[in-house]
Amino acid sequence: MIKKKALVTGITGQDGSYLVELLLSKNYEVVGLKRRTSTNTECRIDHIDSSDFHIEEYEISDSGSVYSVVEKHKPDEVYNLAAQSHVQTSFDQPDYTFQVNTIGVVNFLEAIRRFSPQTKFYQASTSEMFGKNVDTPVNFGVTTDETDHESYQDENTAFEPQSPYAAAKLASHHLVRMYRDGYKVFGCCGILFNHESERRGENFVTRKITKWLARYSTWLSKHHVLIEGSGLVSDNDDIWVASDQELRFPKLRLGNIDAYRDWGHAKDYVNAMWLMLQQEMPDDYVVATGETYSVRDFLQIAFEHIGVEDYESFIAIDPKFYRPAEVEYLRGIPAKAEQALGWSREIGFKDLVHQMLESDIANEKKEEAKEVWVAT
Ligand code: NAP
Ligand code: G4F
Repeated sequence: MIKKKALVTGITGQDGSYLVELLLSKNYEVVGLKRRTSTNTECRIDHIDSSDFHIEEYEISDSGSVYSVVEKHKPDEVYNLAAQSHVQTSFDQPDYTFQVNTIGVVNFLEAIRRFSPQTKFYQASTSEMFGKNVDTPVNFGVTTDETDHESYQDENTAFEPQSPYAAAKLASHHLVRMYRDGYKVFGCCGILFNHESERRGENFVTRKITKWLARYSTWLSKHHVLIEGSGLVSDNDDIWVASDQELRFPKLRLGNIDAYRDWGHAKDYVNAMWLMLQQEMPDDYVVATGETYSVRDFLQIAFEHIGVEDYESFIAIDPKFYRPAEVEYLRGIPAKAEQALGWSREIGFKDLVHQMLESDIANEKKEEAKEVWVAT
């Protein structure tokens, strides 16, 4: 049987690594594209050992490079996951963010139009495009319980981007629609809400929290006797053992912890990407859980998991992590994806938090075992 060939950008990232695993399990030949870097960036895909998986270098902002790779492979499917994906960074690097997140997409759309018009294209759009806009159910306000979180975003919600990242992604979103209508390119955009995992980048808020907690709990167990004997105290920046000023641990420094996000697991979300390209007609879909939690909720569940009730004593609010413009509230309604694609998610919010935390704790223990081994 002839295998389908998929070209995946962003393979060294969180979603790329899960998508490659999914495609290989479905018997695809996968060409993973990565930019040239001076150090190895393949830690998320190192474990993949398959003769159907090849890695090639390219440069997404260089049209010639993108045209060559599309013309050479003429793939059945392209999944464009590469991006400058950090919202806060986009405020400092708006030009670069547009080069990667918009010009990169133009390069792929043009390459498909010119050299491989049968190729199906997936674009990683984002809930950030909604920005500060929400829709509200007609009967909202009848039961005015603020904890209900009835406001939502879906495919009909107007976009109102709040960052260069979101504006660049929105431009690409419209370009895909335009190439679909104007040139009949089979292009789909997945409007994915936040999705995390054990492989999440360490400067996104969820992983920053679980990583800090894993380090902190390892530090605690290392100094267990001391702590039981003398207790912990803290100032603005550090936590330390009362009897020993030297034994300090830096607090977890965060920005706006009152923001709400709709958080799912990346493993569930890459399945939706694949399903979109298996449909007869191209379309755009919201992929989300339908639930929203604040960064505070995430903190509460994560800290409770290691037996700490009052997370507030362990964090410091640092203006450095505030953004010039914030997206305060995201809650996506995935009804269209559920009905048209048969998509559903398997991993709930609490399990997501626990899995991330357990994985980081296991990693810390491994690192510590290595240190002990080297020292003895
Ligand atoms: P990620 O972990 O940050 O991965 C981003 C990938 O893009 C990495 O492979 C990175 O390569 C690559 N990349 C960055 N700059 C590049 C450049 N100049 N040229 C070529 N490649 C470049 O992001 P993710 O969470 O997997 O997200 C995947 C996609 O979905 C992104 O487009 C993101 O914007 C979008 N998205 C994510 C979420 C989410 O919650 N995760 C939600 C909606 C949409 P290096 O390893 O070399 O840096
Ligand atoms: O984890 P975040 O940086 O994710 P954000 O901004 O929601 O973006 C992620 O999800 C988008 C989908 O909606 C993707 F398109 C995008 O590529 C990325 O994957 O921040 C989440 C919230 C924000 O409100 C932020 O202000 O957490 C708040 N926050 C509070 N303290 C922090 C911090 N965010 C980060 N990164 N670091 C902090 O210390």
